[in-house]
Amino acid sequence: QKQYQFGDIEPKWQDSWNSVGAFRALVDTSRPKFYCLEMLPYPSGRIHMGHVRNYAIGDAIARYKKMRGYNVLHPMGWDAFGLPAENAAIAHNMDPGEWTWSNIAYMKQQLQKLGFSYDWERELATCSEEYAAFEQQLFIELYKKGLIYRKKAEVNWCDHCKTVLANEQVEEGRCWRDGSEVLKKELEQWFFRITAYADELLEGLDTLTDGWPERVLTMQRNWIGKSIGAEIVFEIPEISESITVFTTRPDTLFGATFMTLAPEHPLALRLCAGKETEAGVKAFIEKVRRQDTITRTSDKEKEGVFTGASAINPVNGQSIPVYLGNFVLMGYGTGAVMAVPAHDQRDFAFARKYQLPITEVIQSEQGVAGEAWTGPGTLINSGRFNGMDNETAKKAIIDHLQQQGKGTASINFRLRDWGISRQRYWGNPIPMIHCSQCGVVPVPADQLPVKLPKGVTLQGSEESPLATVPEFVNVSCPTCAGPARRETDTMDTFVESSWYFHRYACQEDKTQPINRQAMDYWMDVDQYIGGVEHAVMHLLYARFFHKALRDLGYVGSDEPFTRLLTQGMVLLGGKKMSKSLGNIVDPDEMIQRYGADTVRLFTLFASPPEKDLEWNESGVEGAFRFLGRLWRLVHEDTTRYGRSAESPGELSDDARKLQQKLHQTIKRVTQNMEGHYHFNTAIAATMELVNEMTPFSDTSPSGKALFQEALEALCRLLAPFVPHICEELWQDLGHRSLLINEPWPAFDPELASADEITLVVQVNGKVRAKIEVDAGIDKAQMQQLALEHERILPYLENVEIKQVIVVPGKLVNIVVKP
Ligand code: ANZ
Ligand code: ZN
Repeated sequence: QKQYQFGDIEPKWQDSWNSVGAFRALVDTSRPKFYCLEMLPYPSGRIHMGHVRNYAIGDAIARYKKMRGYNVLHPMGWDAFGLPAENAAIAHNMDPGEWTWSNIAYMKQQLQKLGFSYDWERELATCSEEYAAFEQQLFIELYKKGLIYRKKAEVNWCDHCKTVLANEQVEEGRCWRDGSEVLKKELEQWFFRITAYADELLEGLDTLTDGWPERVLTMQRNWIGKSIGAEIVFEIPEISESITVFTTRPDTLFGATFMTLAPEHPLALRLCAGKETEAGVKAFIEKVRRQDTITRTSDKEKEGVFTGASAINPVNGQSIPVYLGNFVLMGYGTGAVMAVPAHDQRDFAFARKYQLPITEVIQSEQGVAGEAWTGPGTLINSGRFNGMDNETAKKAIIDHLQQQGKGTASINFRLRDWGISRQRYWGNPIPMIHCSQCGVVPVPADQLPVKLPKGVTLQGSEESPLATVPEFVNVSCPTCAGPARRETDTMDTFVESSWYFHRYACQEDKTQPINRQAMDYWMDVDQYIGGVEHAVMHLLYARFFHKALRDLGYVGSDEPFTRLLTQGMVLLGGKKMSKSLGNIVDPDEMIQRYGADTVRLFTLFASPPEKDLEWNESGVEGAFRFLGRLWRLVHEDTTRYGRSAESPGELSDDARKLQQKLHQTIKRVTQNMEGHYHFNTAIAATMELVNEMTPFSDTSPSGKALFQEALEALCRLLAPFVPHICEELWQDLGHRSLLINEPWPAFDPELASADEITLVVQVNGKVRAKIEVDAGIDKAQMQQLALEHERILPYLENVEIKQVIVVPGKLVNIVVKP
């Protein structure tokens, strides 16, 4: 009897797929395409289980879509610039490029051992000369389009990484990479004008609601942070100036009883000049200068100081005191707030602390007692606007102010332009030249790409290591030929990951970064798969870049990623597998011990893709045992299956039962592969079929033919998950053709729905779902299916389940109370 030797089978079929170019993706307008993309790895040295899981999910989708007749593009590459290479290079006294390329070679053969269906001819490394050159070309095009500019700005500086960080790379005041505290620094920086697309980036999210997780959409919305409101002008008579505030609540203007400015506000010192408040104000400004943004905006007690000056509320002429407050930030709105303590909790606390008046202007049932009323209501104490509901009043008060020239409607975004200058070596050089005569001049096309010089001292300083290389720095100006200085900063590596998926799809074009024809066929990415940790940074930048490329004419669509799947983490002992926790399971070791198919099967079966996956060896063994059972169905007794030349005749009762099970299984697996990718449920269905087949003993011609049919269907159904064993069994069942070129199996709807009933699920008497279930299930199973159904779950959030009524064979009604 032939044994299951995964160590022989797996490399054999990998070679065989390669030799027929099974995964080569070429434009073919006669077929529908499917672009399946997994986030590209950083070549850190070795593949980890998180990678394996991410790519096993992607591979299952890619292989399934191929079987469904799609022309599938499934590429892989390397996000290869970045600090870890530089740090490793410093530690081992080697070249970051050398370190990176050898990691890539090692990790590539690791991925190949897993049998993923990549078109390796499209492989790219973002540190390659070709990729870097095209990126520099795009940089200059974006610069000429006005989407890149340079300015002196207060930036986030990580003193550990010795580089600037984008706002998105600062998490709670700390560096996203190493968690060290981020300092503020004034530097000349290059910025991508992502704010030019703020509105579009926000509205585009509404077109993605079908394919993206709600959580990611919400995170992006919050990050972009659109606020609709007004700018209102307050006069400061004593210095003949005015201060403009930004507010989202113009309806509360009559309740503005004081004003709070950011300590950095340009008028702060003039307001107290020569007054007895002056010394205190100066001390306060000094103190806040040393506080970071997190402290300033946290829930801790707000601090402030009276400037000594007053402002005039434009709507009622009231004179109100002007304070400085640590919680008001200069970088948002106008850096000035009209304080409405009755209806804003921060202002309320501040008013209590400094004994300032509180005037209610929105009527509430409870009144203003221990806290501000921030809800809706009718205006009071607001002159001619009394009695209006507050939404109407917003518009009415803005109109009124507008007529007086005292205010306008205004929109504010939290999103800031993307600072991309990095003071590090191992990145793509920014292709610009600084000339004292001509200003900033792009490197001319015939001098591109700007290459990284070799043998540079990498130790971090305030400046990029490139600044220490005179041959690199000193150039002649392309415009006036006078002496000039080359830009020495490199680009944020998130620039590379903003367009690698475009480049994958037109790798064959060596003349330009992006080929429009290839884009028109392959884009958009139909399914993107990656970690939720990229919900803001990478996905926002990539969406921005896509829109900018669209405006350069390179692509035709508005959004790059139609569907997004964010896979859960791989855990061991309840904690994320990570080097620092020392709870790593090495994929190589697992592949060695159980084979790639088992590793893939376990990661897909143990948990739905979106949920966390707890690694456990007994689960891996269970997956391995299942493959053993599948193997034995084919090899233990070869007289159980086969096709005879003559017509096999009527099916026995047993055979009819198995036939139904077969078609039900195909139907169930298919349904779980379409759209939602419930691989665990799909695999469970095939396991049930194997169970049913194991004792099957009808060896009449019709029974054998049916058994053969079922075995072949199993090979097809499991091919997306465990492709090597399926390919081998397919051959052992007598086929000369490769399974990789076979279509997905079809089911007969009648056979599949025999013995099935439609279960109606109601919530408080309203029909909320209909589920096809096996007619034989009992009341407890009915109840469980109903309570766990994905269309029902939303109705069970934040409610109490009072009663579940089950009518056998028909209906489940869930009675809930909020
Ligand atoms: C008066 C008011 C009354 C406000 C009220 C709120 C409630 P979002 O939604 O985040 O845009 N604000 C404006 N600029 C600020 C700054 N630079 N630093 C700190 N706070 C600032 O918040 C807008 C609201 O935050 C504005 O509306 C302003 O307070 C405050 F019942 O104005 B409001
Ligand atoms: Zn010049």
